[in-house]
Amino acid sequence: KAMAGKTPERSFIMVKPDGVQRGLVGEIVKRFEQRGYTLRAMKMMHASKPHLEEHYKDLSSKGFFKDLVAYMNSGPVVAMVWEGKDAVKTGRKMLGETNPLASAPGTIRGDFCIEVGRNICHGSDSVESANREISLWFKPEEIIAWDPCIKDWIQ
Ligand code: RTP
Repeated sequence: KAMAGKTPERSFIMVKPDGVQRGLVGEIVKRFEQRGYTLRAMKMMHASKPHLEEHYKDLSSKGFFKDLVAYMNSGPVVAMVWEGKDAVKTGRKMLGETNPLASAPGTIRGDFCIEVGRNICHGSDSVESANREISLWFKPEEIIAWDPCIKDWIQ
């Protein structure tokens, strides 16, 4: 087994309100599924400002913090947990650079956006952030331990 003896890595990936508004939820989910990651949790949520301030607390001193929280609170988001080998680093690669103009074509941002303040998706930047973000957005029972190798239950 490819993952034998290892705890698979998890990342917190989120479609931001502009991604939801533009109908890119399926596109973003599709890319993670196709790459081979396993979906462990997903929910749509109109996050409150305090919740978003907690999520982005490391950026609270930045000049764009207020605008960032307002943007993230402007509509619903789709929060997800994706699991698999190197999910955090590879997930960030799949998203592209923070500034979409620096994102290579083929990445989500490089294919779908041009504004840093409207960059359609979020991905955890380290395993520690992923763990913090997953526990901020999901209750333990919302994370589903299904095994994609077991096919019996589909029949
Ligand atoms: P994210 O957390 O959303 O995945 O983004 P990131 O790690 O790539 O970038 P980070 O530096 O953590 O910034 C978080 C989000 O804030 C917005 N931003 N605006 N106006 C600006 O200069 C500016 N810089 C960052 C972006 O939406 C960025 O994703």
